[in-house]
Amino acid sequence: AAPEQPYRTAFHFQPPQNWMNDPNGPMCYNGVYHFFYQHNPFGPLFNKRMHWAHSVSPDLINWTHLDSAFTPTDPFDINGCWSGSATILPGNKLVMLYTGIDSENRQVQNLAVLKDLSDPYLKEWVKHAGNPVIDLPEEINPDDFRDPTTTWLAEDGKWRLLVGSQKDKTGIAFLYHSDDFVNWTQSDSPLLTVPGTGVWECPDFFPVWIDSTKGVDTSVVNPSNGVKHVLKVGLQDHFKDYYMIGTYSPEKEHFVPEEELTLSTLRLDYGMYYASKSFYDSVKNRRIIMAWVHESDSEADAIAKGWSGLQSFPRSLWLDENQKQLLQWPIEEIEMLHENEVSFRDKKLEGGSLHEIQGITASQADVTISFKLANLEEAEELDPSLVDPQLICTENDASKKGKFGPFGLLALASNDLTEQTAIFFRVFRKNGRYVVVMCSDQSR
Ligand code: DQQ
Repeated sequence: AAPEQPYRTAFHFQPPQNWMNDPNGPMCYNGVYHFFYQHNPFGPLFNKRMHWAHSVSPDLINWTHLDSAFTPTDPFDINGCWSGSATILPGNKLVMLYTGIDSENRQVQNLAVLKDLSDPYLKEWVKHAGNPVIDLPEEINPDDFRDPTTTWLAEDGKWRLLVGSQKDKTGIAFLYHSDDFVNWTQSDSPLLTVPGTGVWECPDFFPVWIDSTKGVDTSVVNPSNGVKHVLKVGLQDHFKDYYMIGTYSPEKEHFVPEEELTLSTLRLDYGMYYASKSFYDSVKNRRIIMAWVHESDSEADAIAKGWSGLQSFPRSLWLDENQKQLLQWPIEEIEMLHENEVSFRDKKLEGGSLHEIQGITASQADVTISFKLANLEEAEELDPSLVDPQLICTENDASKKGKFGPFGLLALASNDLTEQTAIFFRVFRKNGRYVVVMCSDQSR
């Protein structure tokens, strides 16, 4: 990074300049990765008249930035082109569905198709003349109806999609079906509703194999194929992405989560991570997820930098063997960014000791670390009422000494250690088993 821009990232996707938020329509098409995102091309702060910026890459690491794919131009999106998703149809056709803020400031769902399927850059999109293809439902507030998912094909030959919403604080995933992407019918009941959760943003709905780390195309719905389904929703009121694992039955048009959504159920990430969207990568047969990383900078800092917002690095995503949670790992391509390796082994860590790692710039480091611990039987018992890992981390911040922890890294530390970001572990005992938490303490 240039000295005057010390916070430009090396591992995370960023636009050349200005504001970025949600990932939109990520896909792998004809072996090329396409990534669109919510962008304000006119400045480093959010503005409701969002555009869809567009970048392409052979490997999800090296990106070429193209012109905006969608800009607010028509009555059905004149006040903003908001988030949406891509679907690759059989026969390699491509459709994009996105939320438009219309001339009356109502959220509606719009269709766009590619102008020229032979253009490898997928540069020009044609907005459907009959937009919106899904109008605001009568009983819904005009600000609460957005973010269409990737569509999936059910056995009756109809395409399905979800749109996020709420009514009286009940979060809603509306379900629609269509033969032709132009005429959509709302199902008799939503796919799922959960009272008290507020508006659901950027829903994502996809199958995962129960016995494989490989990805599954979104249109594989039959449970006899050995899949479970994941419904991810962003809770706007909490600015967090939650997910549920469950069973989807297309005939009954419903999804039954194994655990009810509450504020302490499964989350995709406990850091700044929101509006995630996944896609099936047919080249490497994996599901990849990306999300908006909102910075905690002030507006003045964003203006001084001239940009704001990152994307999480792409992660592969699959169902854990226990079938109760998802597992994620940075895509293997990220390793091509490794250089200047510094390594050591067999360091004994005495309680309270520090080892400085020299030879790296700590603001841009990818760290692999393994610890060996002895006498674990002596670990403290975890308070059984603590089930939310975030609470376990905040109730025992990095300054609180325990038996096995905190141990880990102090990243971005100043010489006198008055400023530091601790990334640390603790080991507890719980019901005769060991529990390890990984925490990050940004309070200093
Ligand atoms: N951001 C978009 C919306 C979405 C929200 C607008 C989530 O479509 O609901 O930029 O961050």
